[in-house]
Order: sequence, then C-alpha cells, then structure tokens
Amino acid sequence: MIVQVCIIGAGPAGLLLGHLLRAEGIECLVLERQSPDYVLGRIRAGVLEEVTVGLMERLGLDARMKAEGLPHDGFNLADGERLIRIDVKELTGKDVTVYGQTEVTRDLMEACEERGLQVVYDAGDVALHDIESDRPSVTFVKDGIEQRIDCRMIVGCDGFHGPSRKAIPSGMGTEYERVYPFGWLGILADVPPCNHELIYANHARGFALASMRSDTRSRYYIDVPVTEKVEDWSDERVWDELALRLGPDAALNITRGPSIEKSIAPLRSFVFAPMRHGSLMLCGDAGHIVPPTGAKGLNLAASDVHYAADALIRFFKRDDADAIAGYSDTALARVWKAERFSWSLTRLMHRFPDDGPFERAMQMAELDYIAGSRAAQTSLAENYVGLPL
Ligand code: FAS
Ligand code: PHB
Repeated sequence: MIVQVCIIGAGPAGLLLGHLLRAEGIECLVLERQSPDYVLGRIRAGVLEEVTVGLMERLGLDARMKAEGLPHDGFNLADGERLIRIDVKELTGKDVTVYGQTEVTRDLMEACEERGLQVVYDAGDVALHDIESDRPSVTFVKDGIEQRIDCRMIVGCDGFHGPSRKAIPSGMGTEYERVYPFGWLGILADVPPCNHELIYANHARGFALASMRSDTRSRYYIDVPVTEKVEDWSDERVWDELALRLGPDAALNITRGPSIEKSIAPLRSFVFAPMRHGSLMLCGDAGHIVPPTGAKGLNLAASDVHYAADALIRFFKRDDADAIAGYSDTALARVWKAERFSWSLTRLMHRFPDDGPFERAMQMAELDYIAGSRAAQTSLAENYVGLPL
C-alpha cells in the first residue's frame, strides 16, 4: 500500500493529525497497536486548552465538547490553610474546558469512517524502515499477515513507549529527563465534584488534586511513593487521604463512592530533541512527557499536531520543503516552556522526600507571594490556559 503519510498511534495526537491531513486531501493511514476499546479505556487528561478546543472546532468535531464540556474560568491552589483562586479568565481573557481525553478520542474515532480516515487497529509488530531516505516504509502484522506501507513521511504519534523515537539512530538526538520520586494515584468515581473548580493541594501529608469529568463524575489524585501498589489502596483509604489533604472545606463537600477506575501513573519530565529525523516527525508523548501537574500533556500533543499538520500541508500542497525542516524548532519552542511550567508547578505543589525545612519554607513563601501578587497570578494563569502558538 502507498500513502503520503503513515501515522503511528491512534491516540489523540494520531487521530487529530490524521483528520487534519485527510481534510486537506493528503492520503494518510493510521496504525494502532491496540483495539478501539482498549484506547478508550485509558483514563488520562481532563483539562483542554483553547489550542486543543480550537483544533476540534477546525475539524467540526466540537459539538459534544461544547454540549458536555465544562468551561472553567479559574483553578485553586491549597496549602492546608487557605484556598488561593487563580482567576484565569479575568487575568488572561481565556478559559479552559474540562472534557476528558477519552471523550476527545471518542469524538475523533467516531468521525473516521464518515470522513474516510483509515485506521488499522490491532496492528502488531509495527516497524519503521529507511527513515533517513525520502522513501521510508512501515511494516506491521495484522491477523497474522505482514503488511507494508510505503510512504513519503512517517509521523510517530505512538506515545512514550512506542517504536518511532526508538527508530532514530543513537547519537542523532538528545534526551532530557527528570524522573520524580512519586507517582499519582488517580481515582474516577460517579460522584459529584467537591468543588466547581479544580483544587491543587500541597499538604503536609502530600499532594492532592480534585478534578472532574462532569457534574456527576469526579477525578481525584494523590501522590504516592513510586513503590506503592494500587491494590494496597482501598477506595476508603483513598477517600480518607483526599479528605485530609484537600483541607477541611473541601473535605466537607467530598462525596464518596465506588471507584470505576483506579491506577498509579509514574511522573517524569522528558524531551527528545530534535523532534524530526529524516522523514520521521515525532508528535505528542512520542517526543516529550510532562508531569500532569500543569495539565499540559494532551495540550502539548495538540500544539505539536497543529505545527506538524501545517508543515505537512505546506510540503505536500505547496511543495514547501522548508516547512518540514522547521517543524522541530517550532514545536520545541512551545514544548520547553510547557516543560518548565509543569516542572515548576510540580516543585511547588509536592513534598519531595529529600526536601528539608528550607525547601518547605521556599514553597510557603512562593504560595504567599502568589496569594498577594497579580503579576505572579497572571504568570500562572497564562501558562495554565496555554501560551500562544
Ligand atoms: P498516547 O500515549 O495517548 O497515544 C499513543 C498511541 O500509540 C496509543 O494509542 C498507543 O496504543 C499507540 N502505540 C503505542 N505503541 C504502538 C506501536 N508499537 N504500534 C502502534 N501503535 C502504538 N495529560 C494531561 O494533560 N493531563 C492529565 O491528567 C494526564 N494524565 C495522564 C495519566 C497517565 C497514566 C498517562 C500515561 C498520561 C497522562 N497525561 C495527562 C498525558 C497524556 O494525556 C498524554 O499527553 C496524551 O495521551 C498524549 O497523546 P498522544 O501523544 O497521542 O499519546
Ligand atoms: C484530570 O482531570 O485528570 C487532571 C486535571 C488537571 C491536571 C491533571 C489531571 O493537572
């Protein structure tokens, strides 16, 4: 089979890019290792920047998001004593939309057939070939039969553990990484949220986040040592810890209920640069990872896709070879700023095992400064709603 672009991975990055290219008449095909149900079963991001909403609007796939998504004008930082509200709407003129990544992926998936976007699910043993040439190919196994896709460009949207980044010969890129000494235990439950906006809490017992998916479905997190096992955390133990860490007011409003999903995710900051090698471009988690503290992961994938789609459309439809050459620098300029924000908010809101009284005093001083400074709140707000493209 011959296509212009072969996309590896049918998560949000792969499907967003596939639809954008298909809408421009660029022949592409998406290869996904898992089944559709498996992809939809992964519970991940919940907060969308206007960049991500804008791509869904551009595709005309924003109807359900507009009907069911929750526009949020602010978020809160808690430190056990007080709640510091960051009024992002007043400070930046922008808001964020609370709408689960699962729903974004579902909306994109359901549009594939009617829009003619080819996605091959359950594609095993995906391998990239001749990525340094202008005639690369991808092989995979489907129903026991090996198949080959010849293409002009490959875009790796296959997440942190996918084969794309690993296909780049060693020494042809640089890895920047920080692994955090804790993970986030997340719980999803069909109970009303304890607050109408998100609360990020730095408590003596540790970090907690109160989020939601709707007015009837809540998403909560606490940080736990990386050695913890989710089976050691009963629902009751999680609810008890959340009530302690989120503070007395929030605790009074927590509605407990059985978890419908509960898992522990490791936290890391990671960037692979450059995000292009020959005929291979990387988008989303294939190129970078942020700790979820700043709600940037999915939104960075969306901005990568915005840049990658623009470059590929200019390359294929206007014969502009420079477009692809410029992709990595353009994408990384925004990636690094989001990496900084996610790292700094993680530093501010978590108790690190090696921290002593001085580090704790610095956290308290920074929260005090934020509480009293419009400039500090504006800086937080403009990063939270997403920096300009
Ligand atoms: P994805 O990982 O979503 O998609 C990659 C796709 O490639 C997957 O469908 C995978 O099956 C497929 N793939 C992998 N290997 C393949 C192969 N060999 N062949 C074919 N296909 C292959 N971000 C936030 O903003 N907020 C959050 O709260 C948040 N929570 C998270 C919790 C967890 C547990 C994780 C892991 C991530 C979280 N993230 C969060 C980040 C997450 O949302 C990502 O940023 C987002 O999924 C990025 O989308 P993609 O780049 O499409 O990668
Ligand atoms: C979520 O709702 O899953 C969520 C929200 C904000 C974050 C991380 C996760 O920073």
